Amino acid sequence: MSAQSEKFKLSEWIFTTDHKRIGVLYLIGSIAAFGIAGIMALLIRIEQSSLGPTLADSAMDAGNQYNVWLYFHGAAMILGFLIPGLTGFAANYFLPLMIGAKDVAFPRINAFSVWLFYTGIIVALLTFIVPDAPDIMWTGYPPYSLVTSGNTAFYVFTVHLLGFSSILGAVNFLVTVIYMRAPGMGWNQLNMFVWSTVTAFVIQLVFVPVLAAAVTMLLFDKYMGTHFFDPSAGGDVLLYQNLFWFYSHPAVYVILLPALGILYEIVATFSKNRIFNYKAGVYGGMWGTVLISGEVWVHHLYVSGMPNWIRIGQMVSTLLISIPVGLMAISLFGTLYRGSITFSIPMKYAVACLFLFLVGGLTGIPLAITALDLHLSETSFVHAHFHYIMGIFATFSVFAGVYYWFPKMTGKMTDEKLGTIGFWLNFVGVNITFIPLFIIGIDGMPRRYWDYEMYPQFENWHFVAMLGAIMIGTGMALTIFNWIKSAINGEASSANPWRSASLEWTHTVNPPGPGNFLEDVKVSEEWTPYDYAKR
Ligand code: HEM
Ligand SMILES: [Cu+2]
Repeated sequence: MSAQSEKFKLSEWIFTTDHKRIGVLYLIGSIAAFGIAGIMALLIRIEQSSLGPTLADSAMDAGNQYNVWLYFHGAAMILGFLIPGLTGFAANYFLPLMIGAKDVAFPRINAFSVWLFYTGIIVALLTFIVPDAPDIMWTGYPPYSLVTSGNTAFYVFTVHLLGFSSILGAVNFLVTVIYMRAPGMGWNQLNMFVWSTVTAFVIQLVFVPVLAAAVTMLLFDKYMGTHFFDPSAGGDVLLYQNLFWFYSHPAVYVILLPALGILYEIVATFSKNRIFNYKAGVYGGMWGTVLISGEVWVHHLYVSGMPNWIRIGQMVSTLLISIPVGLMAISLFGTLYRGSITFSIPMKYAVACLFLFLVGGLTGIPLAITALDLHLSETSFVHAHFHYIMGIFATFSVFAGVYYWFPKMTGKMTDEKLGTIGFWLNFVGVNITFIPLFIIGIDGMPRRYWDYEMYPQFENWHFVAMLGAIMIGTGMALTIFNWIKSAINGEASSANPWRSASLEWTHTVNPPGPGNFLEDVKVSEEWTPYDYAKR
C-alpha cells in the first residue's frame, strides 16, 4: 500500500524523521522563499522601469525600499531557495532512494536540519516586521553594513541558522553515501545526481565555516566594539570581502553541481542513453571543480587593491575552471547524442538549461579576464551573467527536477498543457529580462543602483526587462499552481512513467512508503542506473 492513501496528520509531518517527508518540507519552504524573493524581484524591476522614483513618493524612500528588496531577494534566493532546494529537497528525497538506502544515516539530525532551515527562513522574514530591515544586499559588505541603521544582526543570524543546517546536512549525506549504499554498489555505479551532491556537500562542509566566521566578525564589529573591518582602528575592510567570497564562490558550485546532477538524470532518462564519459564527468568534472573551487574567489575583487600576481594567478585559476566545467558539458551533451529523445516537460526544462548554462558559462569568461573585468565589474553585465547561471539555469533545474520526480512524490502526473504554457512564459520571459541587462551593462549601467539619472538612454531597456519579469511572474505562478492542482487531483501516474532505469523508479512504489523499498536492494557488478537497451 502506498503512503498516499493514509490520512494526512500534521503531527506526523512535524515530528517526521523520514527523509522523503523532510525532502518535501524542504521543497515547500524553499518554494515559499522563492515566491517571496520573486515578488521582491518584480518590485525591483518595476522600480527601475522608469527614471526617478516609480513605486515611492521620494527618491529617499525609493532608494531605501530598493535596498531592502535587493537584500531579501538575493539572500532568500541563494540561501533560502537554491541551496536548500537542491541539497535539502532533492538530495533528501532522492539520494537515499538512488543508493538503495532505507533512510539517511542520522534521521533525527536530518529532522533537526530542516527545522533549523525553517527557523532561518522565519528569522529572515521577521526582518519585514522589525524596525530597520537589513539593506545590505546578500553580500553584507562593510563599511556600509556597519554604519547602516538597517538590522545587520538579522542577516548574520539567518546565515548562522541556514549555514548550521547545511553543515549538518552535509555530514549526514556524506556518511549516508559512504556507509549505506546497497550491497554490491560500487563508486562507479552511483547516479550522477548522487556524485553531484556528494561533491557539493564536500564544498559546503569545507567553506561554510569561513562564511560563518566572516558574518560573526561583522556582528562583533557592529554591536560589540571590535574592529576587524574598520581601517580607522587598524582593521581591514577588504578582509570581509575576501572571507565572504572565499565561501561564496565555492557556494556557486554548491548550486551548479546538483543542478547539473538533476540534468544528467533527466537527459539520460529522456534520451535513453548511458552517461557519456561517466568517469570524466565525475572525476574530472565534479571533483575537478571541487579542487579548483577554493582558488578563484579573487575574481570578485579584481577592482580592489591587491598585488598583481594574485590577480593574475586567480585569473588563470578561474579560467582553468572551464576545464572541469567543460568536461561536464561534454558528457551532458554527449549523453544526448543519438538518443531516442522525448520532450516531456522535464526534458523541455533540461534542454533550456543546457542553453542557459552555455550563456551563463561563456559570459563568465570575459568577467574572469582581469583586463575586461575592470570595465565590466559592478555593471549589470555581471548581474545578467550570474542570473543566467544561478537565477535561471539553477532555478530551471529545480523545476525540471520537480516535474521529473513529481509522479514519484505524489503518484500523479502534472498537467502537460499548463506545464508547457508555464515553461514558455518562463523561458521567453527570462531572456527578455536579462538580455537587455547584458546590453546596458556593456554600455556602463551600474548594478545595484535603484535609479540611473546619468543614463536616461537606458530607460527603454529597463522597461523591456520589466515586461520580461512580469512574464516570468506569470509563468512561475502557473507552474506552482500546476504542482498544487496536480498534487490534489492530477491524473494517476504509472509506476515508471519515464521508463527510467534508476533505482528510485525501478525499486519503489509511488510514493515510496516508510523504509522505501519493498525488499532489500542488492545490485550486481554489471548494474548501472543508466542501463537502457539502446546504447
Ligand atoms: C563557469 C565559468 C564561470 C566564470 C568564468 C565566472 C566568472 C565570474 C566572474 C569573474 C565574476 C565577477 C565579476 C565581477 O564582479 O566583476 C562572476 C560573478 C558571479 N558569478 Fe560567475 N562565473 C562562472 C560561472 C558561474 C556559475 C556556475 C555561477 C553560479 C552557479 C556563477 C555565479 C556568479 C555570481 C553569483 C556572481 C556575482 C555575485 C555578486 O557579485 O553578487 N558564476 N562570475
Ligand atoms: Cu566567483
